[in-house]
Amino acid sequence: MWTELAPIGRDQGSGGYRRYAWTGADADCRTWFQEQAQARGLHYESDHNGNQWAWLGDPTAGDAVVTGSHLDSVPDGGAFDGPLGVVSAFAALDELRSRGVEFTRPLAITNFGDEEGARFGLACVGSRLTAGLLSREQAYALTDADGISLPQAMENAGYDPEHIGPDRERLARVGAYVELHVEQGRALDLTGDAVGIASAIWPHGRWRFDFRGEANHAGTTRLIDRRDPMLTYAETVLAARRAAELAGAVATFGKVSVEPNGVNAIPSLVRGWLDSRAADQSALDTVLAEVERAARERAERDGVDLTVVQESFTPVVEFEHALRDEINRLLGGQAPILGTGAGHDAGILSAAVPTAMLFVRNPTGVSHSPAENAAEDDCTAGVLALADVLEGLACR
Ligand code: HGY
Ligand code: MN
Ligand code: MN
Ligand code: MN
Repeated sequence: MWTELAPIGRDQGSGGYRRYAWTGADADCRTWFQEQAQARGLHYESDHNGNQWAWLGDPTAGDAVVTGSHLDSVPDGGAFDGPLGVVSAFAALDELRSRGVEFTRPLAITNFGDEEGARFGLACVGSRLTAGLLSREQAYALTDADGISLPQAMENAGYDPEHIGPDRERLARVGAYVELHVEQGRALDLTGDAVGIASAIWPHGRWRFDFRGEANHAGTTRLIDRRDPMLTYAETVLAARRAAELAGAVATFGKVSVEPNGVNAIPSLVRGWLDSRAADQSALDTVLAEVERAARERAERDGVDLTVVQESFTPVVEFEHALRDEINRLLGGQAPILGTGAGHDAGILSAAVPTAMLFVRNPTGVSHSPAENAAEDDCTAGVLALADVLEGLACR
């Protein structure tokens, strides 16, 4: 499976993946998913939000155990973030069939669309729409860097965007969703375990800072006469780092756009996107307050206008204890339980159905990078652990 999927959307130069929602690479991933489903005789569905489902048993019976993840990536993402969960789901089904188990509940494997939000700026679009956490109007307002709207991109990819929105009927069929994911951190490397169980997802959000100054000539404008938004932006980036260090949080300005973006032109507008996360809400609130305070103080000094827009926010997700503890029991009761700062579809869906996550060791912890890695033995351990969990939940 991995060999057919791995080359899709991989950039030969960086070695990273560029699988953005509703692009050719995304379409190839979707074709791969459908082929895997049909090769196993599963009932394939593509829902109106751009998620893919492969069902074993009666999809309408209800109380299904669902497992999967996403196939899209961040710019130059790694091979495991998302795909490991989908490939492991198919492999775990193969393992269960080799064990000759009898399923007592329907099983479904999923690929949730546009989890990373790399193209339209909002993470977990497919699962948010399905869970009713993103309205049709909000989704229709999403546009990419070329001004193409989400519905237009879906249509260009041959999908009908007309019915995007809450999918209560499909969610009513789900009794539990278990997502296996490569760990995006080094906790398992430190504990020496191949597989862990998620306890919580930190509260996290994305904020856009617009710094408006005055375009002017880089060579002839005296420093005293400048209203340079790049200075305000630079100070804000450093303030975010200081605030995060003090609050025990994380803060990243990973994306910036500059207008007019000329080497010899003082910018008129600098847009910076802040991603900040913290183990608890108060720490996150502290970071945001401090970053905005520092930005406004510097903007005043630079004669720059500042607007701050919260583009997305996900409150803390505490995974349901009953399912988490049942999974831990099925894995022998010794698996480490760990929190994460990474967002996931499981976090979004936890608003609607019992969800849980398994993490597979990532020896360096590096993710959202071509350097992301997981040892083959650990990936196998992940498949067997997922098979044990699915057997315990859906088989006798
Ligand atoms: O940003 C995240 O945490 C996730 O990978 N979408
Ligand atoms: Mn990711
Ligand atoms: Mn992911
Ligand atoms: Mn994720």
